Amino acid sequence: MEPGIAQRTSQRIILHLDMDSFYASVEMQERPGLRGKPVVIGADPDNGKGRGVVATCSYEARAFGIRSAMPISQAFVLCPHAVFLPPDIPRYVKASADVMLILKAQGFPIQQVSIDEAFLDVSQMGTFPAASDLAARIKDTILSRFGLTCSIGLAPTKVVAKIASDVNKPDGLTIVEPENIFSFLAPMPVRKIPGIGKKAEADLFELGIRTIRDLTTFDIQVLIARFGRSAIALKDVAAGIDTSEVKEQDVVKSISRETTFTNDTDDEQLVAATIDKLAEEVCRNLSDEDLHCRTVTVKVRYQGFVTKTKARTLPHYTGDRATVRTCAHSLLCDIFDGRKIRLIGVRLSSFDKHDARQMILGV
Ligand code: DCP
Ligand code: MG
Repeated sequence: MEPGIAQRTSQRIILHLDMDSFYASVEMQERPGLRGKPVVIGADPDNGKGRGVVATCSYEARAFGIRSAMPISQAFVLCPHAVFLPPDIPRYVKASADVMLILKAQGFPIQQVSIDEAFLDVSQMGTFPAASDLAARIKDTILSRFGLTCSIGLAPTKVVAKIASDVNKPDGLTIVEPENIFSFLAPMPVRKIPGIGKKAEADLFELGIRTIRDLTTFDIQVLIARFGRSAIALKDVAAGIDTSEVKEQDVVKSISRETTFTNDTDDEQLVAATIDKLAEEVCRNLSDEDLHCRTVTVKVRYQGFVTKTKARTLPHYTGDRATVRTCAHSLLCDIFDGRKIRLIGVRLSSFDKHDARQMILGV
């Protein structure tokens, strides 16, 4: 262990919970015939010609190489006999709310960070063994009440807890006590650090940095020259230093919904009807979250992946469907240039009440 880490972080115990193959597990729970089968939630595969993406899939489907965000056509090639289902978002929002109620009932500061994950600051439990018992009880409760499994990480920081919840999925419980932070992080590929995507991973590879250990020993000046000030935060995370707190009131940033057309289209009636449907759906989510918004954004992706977005901020907060619909139509008129459209989306943002989470409901 590096000197100092335990001292800096030993006072906190952070729990990160992430549901396992969430949308797929909800479907499998409600239809027992699906259990044990490869189940893929996402766009219609249309016999391999489907054009959207995979939202998620069961662990049985992952054994065939299927992953979230993969083109559905590729998933079909990998496992044509999988059960392909369209997402039923309202059902997942309800299951999420049920799970979050169990977590809130534990009485600790809680921060929901997506539809299926949350941090709890359980420092009051005092010791890691006591926190581990609590985590096991939470897992049992969620399983017995809803038939769903989750994975939990316990660690002195949010970043390490999040990485820990992911390493023994599904149905995992991983504890990283302060003295083990460095040995836990060091062999991990840099991609495990939240926020490091494909691009940053490739940039780090170019410098010869593959593991978190490589990052800790790399010259900070060279890193700063390449990545700017964010290199300092990255070095800290690699060394297990992360003072960010569990923020009880997570601010809702946006609610969005988008759809990919079966065939690229310039049919104005079809595009207009789709905008109506998307506006209706985001307004329903807005009302479920008990929110009003001021900004409406429309996204259009043309044939060839050229993407245009345009936003308008309204003079007043609104939850009114007709207002949102009219605004979305007018934005669409502004950016529609007659080319064939592959995908359109509607996003609502600038909310007046900050008591829920960001929801990205793309298909
Ligand atoms: N999701 C999505 N599109 C993505 C990623 C996720 O629609 N590209 C949705 C479907 C997931 C849910 O969000 O069920 C939660 O995302 P996770 O990343 O936690 O993935 P899962 O819960 O499905 O699987 P895991 O067991 O790896 O957590
Ligand atoms: Mg999950």
